[in-house]
Amino acid sequence: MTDVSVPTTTKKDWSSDQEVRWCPGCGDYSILTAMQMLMPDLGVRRESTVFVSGIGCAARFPYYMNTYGVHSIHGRAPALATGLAISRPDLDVWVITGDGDSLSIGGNHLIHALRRNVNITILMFNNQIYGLTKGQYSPTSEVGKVTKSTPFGSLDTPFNPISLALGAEASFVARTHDMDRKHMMETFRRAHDHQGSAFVEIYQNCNVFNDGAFDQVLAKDARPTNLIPLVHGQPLRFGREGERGVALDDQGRARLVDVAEVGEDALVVHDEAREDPSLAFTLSRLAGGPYEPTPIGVFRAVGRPEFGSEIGRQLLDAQERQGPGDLAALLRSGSTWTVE
Ligand SMILES: Cc1ncc(C[n+]2csc(CCOP(=O)(O)OP(=O)(O)O)c2C)c(N)n1
Ligand code: SF4
Repeated sequence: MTDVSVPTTTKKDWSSDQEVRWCPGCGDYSILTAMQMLMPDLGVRRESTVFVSGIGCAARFPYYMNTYGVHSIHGRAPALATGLAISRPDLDVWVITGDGDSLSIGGNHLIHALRRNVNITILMFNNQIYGLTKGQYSPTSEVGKVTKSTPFGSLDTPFNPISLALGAEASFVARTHDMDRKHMMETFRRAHDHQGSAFVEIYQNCNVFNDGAFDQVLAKDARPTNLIPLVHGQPLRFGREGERGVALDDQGRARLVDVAEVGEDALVVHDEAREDPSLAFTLSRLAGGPYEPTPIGVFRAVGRPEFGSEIGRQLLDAQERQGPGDLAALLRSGSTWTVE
């Protein structure tokens, strides 16, 4: 009998022989390591795993994974991955994208993949800049950002990627960061195991063109006071002694509070499985940017029909009703005419 169990692998098995060409010190390295360390634990096969990327520094990721990979067209990775995931539901399809790739040229593809709930895992490396093209502002750059393409400061209101994903009806939405391997691995595992489109924003340092963009929340001494861990079923508390928390005011707005003042019962208890995304959205708006207390972890994880399975079911129903299809006959049927 053939042994169909997944072979045991190590990080080395998932690392390709390609020279890694990111700048020394780039946050992309730690994300790659987290992924290569996680893969042996996921119980998946290299030959059934595909990384699809667009264009950018982040998009070089598939070269470094010893799996199948597609370095595709700028912004189009979600579209390509959608086709792959639907036609080959046996594959594990990951999308690797940057904030420019996914939110500028690829914004349209991203939102439609999310609303359709295609079975793909999208990792967005957010460095708030275009890295590959040498430092132009991106859709997540802050107002006033001075770059080569905004010499007098950016006037554009930035996207909040978590709010955007929730607004696009994403069924799994999370945030992690490149300074915490364990948190990244756990978040990627959750995203991978989710049925449907999973969206993960990763705060990623581009030490060449936007160094320190996340220092105010990610510097070691800033994390306890400026990262708010989202733990399902637990009250939202943070601070060195858990002395701060998140509560809703009488208008339903999320507010940072001192636990000693309001009492633990007043705190929001995190419920990632809540059907209505409005509380997750409110939490995504708690910080105006990565310079004040910012939630980190899974904002939303809800079950809803997955696009590929729904299409498969529709096709089977149609075949049962109408028999196997005949494409040539279909093309010659219905609205056809003869030019004389
Ligand atoms: C059609 C097209 N338009 C523009 C470009 C130039 N370009 C390459 S990568 C990129 C943005 C990269 O930024 P991001 O997605 O944030 O990735 P990073 O390099 O920061 O990882 C742009 C505008 C291109 N390659 N193709
Ligand atoms: S330009 Fe920035 S994002 Fe690109 S490899 Fe260098 S440090 Fe990393």
